Amino acid sequence: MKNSYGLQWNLHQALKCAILIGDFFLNHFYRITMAPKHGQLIYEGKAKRIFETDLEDVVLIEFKNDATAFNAVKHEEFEGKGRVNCEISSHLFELLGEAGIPTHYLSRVTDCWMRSKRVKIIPLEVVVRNIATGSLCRQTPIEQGTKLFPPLLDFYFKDDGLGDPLLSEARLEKLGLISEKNQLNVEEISLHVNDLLKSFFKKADLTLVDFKLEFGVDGNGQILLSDEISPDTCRIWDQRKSDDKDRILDKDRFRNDLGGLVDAYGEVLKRIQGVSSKQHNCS
Ligand code: ADP
Ligand code: AIR
Ligand code: ASP
Repeated sequence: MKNSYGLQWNLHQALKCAILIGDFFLNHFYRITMAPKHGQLIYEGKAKRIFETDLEDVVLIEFKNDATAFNAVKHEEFEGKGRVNCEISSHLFELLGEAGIPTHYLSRVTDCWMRSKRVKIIPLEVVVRNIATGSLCRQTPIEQGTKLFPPLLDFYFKDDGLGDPLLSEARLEKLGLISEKNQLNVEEISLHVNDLLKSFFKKADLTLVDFKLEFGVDGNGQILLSDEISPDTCRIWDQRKSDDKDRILDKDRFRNDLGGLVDAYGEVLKRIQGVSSKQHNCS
């Protein structure tokens, strides 16, 4: 009896192992066969890979399934996250481009691949906040949920080793990473992006709480909004839910161990698609 139970247990374990190995190879096979033709890997980050293409000023960006938080102290993979983030980012870059915002986005290729203009990233993270939460409430006595109008705009130094520190105006000037003229331009674009995204999300019953933007400079010296705009880089709350945990549709689900990350990101995509198709039907 004991032996047959032991055998059953071993078979069960072996089967589980085979399924895991099969799944791993299928995913890798899928990733490789779905990849568009690309050149050398230029950079691999926490959430994306950047590849060269035949054209010197164009890159291919692959969105990975990895999620990290607290400067990569926490790390996990979520099947489907890369595709959803690529699709959301593409939609939002298209929307912003149509409204006249200069962006690096060229097109969505397949699945989790996007074509963009190659830029030199300015190592600054521009964070715009409409509602107080996250690091703002950890670092100041401002209460969770306080409405911030006009929105609060801060620059952080993009450096994982230093923990992306918040910069004062004086430190920003001292670092000399951006000219005064370009800084004003970046601030103006970021606030314009906030207005555009806030009203777009509102139509989808979503609240844009805060977000992070990155900017780069192309070969002609033009400042372009770059990187990604997705639930990895924005806080988004569902207006159809009142519970303060249930309403979270962004990376805070991972940061705060709430579960349901891919479902939440999928809901954001569904709502965005809903508003976009309504807008197209009206025009
Ligand atoms: P991280 O570097 O923070 O780990 P990612 O995993 O998102 O971030 O890696 C993508 C990297 O590519 C980021 O450092 C980002 O600044 C950079 N990047 C984004 N868009 C472009 C672009 N169009 N050209 C060159 N680099 C880019
Ligand atoms: N952010 C900042 N660094 C990386 C990211 N993704 C984004 C967060 C949040 C906003 O910037 O996702 O939307 C503010 O983050 P925090 O942690 O400063 O409150
Ligand atoms: N993106 C940063 C990290 O991966 C910070 C964060 O999103 O919490 O650690």
